[in-house]
Amino acid sequence: MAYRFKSDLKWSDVTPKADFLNRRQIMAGIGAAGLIAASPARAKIATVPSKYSSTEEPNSFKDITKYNNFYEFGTGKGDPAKYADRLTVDPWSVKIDGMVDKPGTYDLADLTSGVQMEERIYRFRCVEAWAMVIPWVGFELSTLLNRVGVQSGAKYIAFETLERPSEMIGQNSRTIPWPYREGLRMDEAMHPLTILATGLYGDDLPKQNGAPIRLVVPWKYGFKSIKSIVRITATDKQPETSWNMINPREYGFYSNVNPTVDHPRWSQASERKIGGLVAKRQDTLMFNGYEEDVASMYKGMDLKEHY
Ligand SMILES: Nc1nc2c(c(=O)[nH]1)N[C@H]1C(S)=C(S)[C@@H](COP(=O)(O)O)O[C@H]1N2
Ligand SMILES: [Mo]
Repeated sequence: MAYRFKSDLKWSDVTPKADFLNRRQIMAGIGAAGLIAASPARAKIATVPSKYSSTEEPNSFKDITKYNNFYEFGTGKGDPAKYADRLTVDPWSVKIDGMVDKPGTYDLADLTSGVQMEERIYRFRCVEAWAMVIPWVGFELSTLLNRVGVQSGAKYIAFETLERPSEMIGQNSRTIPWPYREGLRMDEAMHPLTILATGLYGDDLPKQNGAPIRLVVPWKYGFKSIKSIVRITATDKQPETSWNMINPREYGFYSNVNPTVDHPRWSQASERKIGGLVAKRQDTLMFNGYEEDVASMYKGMDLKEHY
């Protein structure tokens, strides 16, 4: 297996950005110039490391912020980096509704106040068969859900992205029935690997990566990890999800990374790791390498049927 979780916490306490970079550089044997130049200048967010972090070397800040999928800004991989700039991310509020005890429209700052941010280095796998390793800053979705109190009858959590075509130029084309929608089953939503990310490489989340707050579900294909979230709904019905609405045969509700279930138009058995001088192909790992932690949630389910 190419993947193992860190069994212990690597850094003593809180890891400011400068330390993060220094240690990474030492570990990778990268010269100071390369990594510093490609990354934001200063430590901004205090994080603690997580036992759930991958030990793999993260992709460069440049790879992570220049090769994106974010159709609200166009369908090209370079479009988000080019056009996301004009998005206003402050002020930002998130409407929380449905089957919760404390529904409301919350300021992002209130939703995250007092929450300890973690550094979570996760493998990331797009359904288009490319992969990265990304050092997120974030916290478990369950922390937020417990704050607002999910009611016992709720079985799913639905998410929506902002709809603001004046700033999101891709929304002037009907590539997707806006707003972008996603959803998780409740056990998936409450799983400790499921995070809301508000940062990257110790700094605020770049707009092209889904600022100011996006979902990251590392054992599922990337399109489940919805960006720039403005609404979170607890519901007893399986929510509609954008890619499933567009093409249900190709994109299921579960979309767990699975090397044995091919996309109708391409194989998922291997993937291309973004970055480096030579494009490296590697085998796709079941549940993107998170099998030990998540497989039990799908016991007894036919994953070919529930793709
Ligand atoms: N709102 C929204 N969220 C989205 C997308 C999108 O187009 N719109 N693309 C998804 C897809 S297909 C992928 S692979 C990831 C890409 O995340 P990244 O650009 O941060 O690597 O975002 C996902 N979240
Ligand atoms: Mo994707």
